[in-house]
Amino acid sequence: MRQSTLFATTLRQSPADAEAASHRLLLRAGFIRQLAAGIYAYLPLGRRVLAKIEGIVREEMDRAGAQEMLLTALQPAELWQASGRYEVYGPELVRLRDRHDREFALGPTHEEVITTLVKHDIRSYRRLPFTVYQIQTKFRDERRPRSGLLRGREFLMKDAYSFDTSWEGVDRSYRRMYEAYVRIFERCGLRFRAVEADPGAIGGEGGTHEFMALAEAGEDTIASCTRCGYSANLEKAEAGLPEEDADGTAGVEERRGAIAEADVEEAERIYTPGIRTIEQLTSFLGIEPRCVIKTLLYVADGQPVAVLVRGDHEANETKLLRALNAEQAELADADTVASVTGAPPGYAGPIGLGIPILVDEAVARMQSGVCGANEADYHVRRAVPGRDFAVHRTGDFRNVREGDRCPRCGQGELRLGRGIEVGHVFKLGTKYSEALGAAFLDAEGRERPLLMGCYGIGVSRLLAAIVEQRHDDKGIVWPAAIAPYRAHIVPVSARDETQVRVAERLYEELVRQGIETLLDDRDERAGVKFNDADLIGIPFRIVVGKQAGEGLVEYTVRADGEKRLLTVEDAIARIRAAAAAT
Ligand code: 9G3
Repeated sequence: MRQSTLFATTLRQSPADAEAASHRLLLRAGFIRQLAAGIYAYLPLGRRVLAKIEGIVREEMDRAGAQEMLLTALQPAELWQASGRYEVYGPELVRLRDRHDREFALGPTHEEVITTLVKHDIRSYRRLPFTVYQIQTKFRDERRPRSGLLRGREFLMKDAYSFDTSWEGVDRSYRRMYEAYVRIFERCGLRFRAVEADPGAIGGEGGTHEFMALAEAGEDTIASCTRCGYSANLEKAEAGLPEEDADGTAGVEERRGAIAEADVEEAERIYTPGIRTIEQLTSFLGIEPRCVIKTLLYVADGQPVAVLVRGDHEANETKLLRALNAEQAELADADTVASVTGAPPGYAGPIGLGIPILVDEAVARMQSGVCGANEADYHVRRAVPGRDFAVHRTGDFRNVREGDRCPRCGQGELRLGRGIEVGHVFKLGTKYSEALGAAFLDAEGRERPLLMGCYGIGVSRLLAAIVEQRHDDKGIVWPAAIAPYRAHIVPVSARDETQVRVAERLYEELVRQGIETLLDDRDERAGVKFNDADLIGIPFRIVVGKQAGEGLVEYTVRADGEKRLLTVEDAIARIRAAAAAT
């Protein structure tokens, strides 16, 4: 490819609102262009990378025995009404009417579509199991699309769906997809972790993992053990053993008995004028945040509920939703707080509260603590869980913290890091097959609902995640396996006919040998060419300069800046060897 004709040039700077490195660099290097918020076109360089990633995905999906299909972007609303999801999803689901005024959705995912297709074609257990997949554009009208391809409103996804007759079968299909994902992300040169996740609204009975690209630009937080392989999305990461007694704490029941004997003095109301936050309370009373019982009021599916967490912990909404089996929950507003507690925000407490109270285990283990008095300007000191307020519902309702003990091995500590979700695999079970009536006849002729799994990779998001992990201050550093070209030939001067002749001959030879090559044949200053080459990030570069007349060229590796003066033949040999190595 000759760079003088390549569509779209590099940009000197990126738009101000582009914070994420991948957003900035993919725009500046001429890989993507934005048409509207969250909606991007792929320029030729970007399309070539996308095609390479798709190729790896396709190879590994096929190797795992999945069959490629292409489903429809337009989805009849009836399917979503049948699955009951039409109402669950709000403005994020793109809806439209056709010329006959019939309702459709632009597909954000394809559980309903594929289950309906399978329903009409599969009757006998003899036709099972199988897994199908597609690589197709998805539409999700995100309220705040941001960070370029990392969170778009139109994006490329590989979504796969497995169909089995038993849970053992689902486990096999799931494991095969899981292993294919590991191979895909490794081949793409990604640093990633598979973490235990929360199935969220999609449902699914049998567990789910997210594949997280490790990157500071990631929206998700991952907790990983320093010793064992435990790794989980913060939404789900379990708060393990209490940090104070590593010998394993006595059960809450036993401890409470001990407390009663210890005869903690009775609780006492204290005047705390204008003291509303944990910081104000701890400095006003001269106590540690861990001595505070923080009372958070939520409205879960319309019902007010209180969650108690220790003053130095944060409540975890996902765990709350799961414990309440609720669809959604948000913090109560000031009016709700006032009507439930009789006080403005900042004075809520568990004593005498007439709503359900979920008590995090760390609070249940407290001997006593300071909490709100449900009265303006008052708190309570020496409140004892189980004595001064009920602890019917105890559980893990908090976010784990850096340094918490690992819930799996109990020895290691949890480290928190940011991640970009690039893959998500689910054991769905019968949620969609029952809703849509997709069943099979088993060997005894009994009708049974199909057991499903679903498996997604954000292909366009993966492209951006790779850039997040592989760039430097000069630009993108593509792994050879997915680079838009393998070799980049840069003559220093387009006016020096020796350099041009050597560059052209080198270009022809590489192309003849099947090496994808970009030739910078533009009449630009050398500095511009080198800056653009660094920005675009093609892994192997050959600079044709002053010594071209002696048959010598400079071979450069973009990843580590290695430079060598080589004969043209040796430079070609090195690029062939490097290209073959990926
Ligand atoms: C919607 C909208 C957004 C959505 C969904 C539905 C996420 C939705 C979850 C999944 C689950 C799996 C198959 C591939 C792997 C992921 N956002 N999800 O179901 F209507 Cl607007 O997509 N689907």
